[in-house]
Amino acid sequence: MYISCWLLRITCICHHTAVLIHSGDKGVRPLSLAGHVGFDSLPDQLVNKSICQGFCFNILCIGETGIGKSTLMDTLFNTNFENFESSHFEPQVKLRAQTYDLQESNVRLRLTVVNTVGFGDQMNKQESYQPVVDYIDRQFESYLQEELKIKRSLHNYHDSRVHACLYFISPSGHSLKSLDLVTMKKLDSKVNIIPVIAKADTISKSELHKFKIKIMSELVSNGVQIYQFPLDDETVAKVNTTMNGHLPFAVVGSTEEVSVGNKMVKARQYPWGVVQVENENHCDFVKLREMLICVNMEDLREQTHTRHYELYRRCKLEEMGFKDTDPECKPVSLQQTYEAKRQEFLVELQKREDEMRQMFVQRVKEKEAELKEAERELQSRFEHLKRIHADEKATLEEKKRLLDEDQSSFSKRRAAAQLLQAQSLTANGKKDKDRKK
Ligand SMILES: Nc1nc2c(ncn2[C@@H]2O[C@H](COP(=O)(O)OP(=O)(O)O)[C@@H](O)[C@H]2O)c(=O)[nH]1
Ligand SMILES: [Mg+2]
Repeated sequence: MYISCWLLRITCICHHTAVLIHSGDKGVRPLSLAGHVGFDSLPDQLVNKSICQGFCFNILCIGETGIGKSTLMDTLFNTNFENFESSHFEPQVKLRAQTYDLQESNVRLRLTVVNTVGFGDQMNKQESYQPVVDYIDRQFESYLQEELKIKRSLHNYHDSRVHACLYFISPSGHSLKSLDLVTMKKLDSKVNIIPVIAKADTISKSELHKFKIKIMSELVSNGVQIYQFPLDDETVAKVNTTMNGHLPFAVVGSTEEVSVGNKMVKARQYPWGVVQVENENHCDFVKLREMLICVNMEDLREQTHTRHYELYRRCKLEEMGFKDTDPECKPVSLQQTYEAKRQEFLVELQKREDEMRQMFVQRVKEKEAELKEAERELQSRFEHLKRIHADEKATLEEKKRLLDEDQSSFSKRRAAAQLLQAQSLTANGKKDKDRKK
């Protein structure tokens, strides 16, 4: 029922656009037609095509563990999504995305619900927003990469860019926490933020009124830009103006059916009474559902593409060195920028090559000098050793000569001694013989 309303709105927008183009272009002559041509069926063609293709919508829920994110999603889409109860002891914030195919009448919706797991549970919450920022940027980056491909397939690309961010505010009745302000401030240029006061059944009517005013004034004084329901389409301008005045929506979630009067309604039952989720006197749940799904889903998708993604794309392309104008503000095409960048790169490459070549020559020279010095040193050490060796050789030869001399004189003396001994032996023998005789 809600999604069908939204298609009706696309049809209205298409009719308006046709009239605007016709009357707005200068130098274009208006002509009246003599009879029926048939291009008035264009909006219907567009609607038929969209229905065939199906739609895609991605919601990011940011809020502390147990604040009621999963319950609200189940209540909003009247179903039971896969819910994982998370503990309060996650070391860091993680994002869990789950995609579902839903159908209402003949309209198919591919819905992705992204949940922050462990948000606000760490002692140090300084970097809690970073995983969320990174997740949103990653989805933009994949879309940009698909767009930049030679062979793009954007028609069947699963667009995972976040279209709406429901920021769950704790129903404290006091003020926003610094974590809320810092996170929303970091995200407001990347995503459509819709703040909601969670578990609004826990806060009294007068406190809620004051709390809403306080939240809005804190957002304004901290320069946080939240999503404003658009006023440019006159068919919804009135309802959107009223709804902008009700922000942030105070919501209650429940999938439990309770009997009230003769009907079963979604409600939360307490000992003192029943809070009906869809009763506008009890909470703003219906307002949120109307605004998010029935009236402004297409605008949220459009804003994501034309504002947030465009900003990401522009920054990324500028980072890569692409610009629409040159320093003299003359328009430059992508081709020219590419050529200029290529030229710049080639010059830089040549410069680097020359520098490297010079450095290489210098290093070779230095190494050569080092080697020559080492050679000289080796040579002188060799000469020194050679000298020492020659001296030692001379000394040894001298010692050998002396030894030889000693040896020959010893041999001579021994020969003389042996001769003497032989003579004395002969003489003694003669004496003995003479005595015997
Ligand atoms: N009082 C109150 N309790 C709620 C509301 N929504 C959810 N809860 C309860 O809060 C608890 C945590 O809800 P859940 O949706 O799992 O929180 P999540 O961790 O943020 O996904 C559950 O016991 C819910 O029944 C609400 O609007 N009001
Ligand atoms: Mg949950």
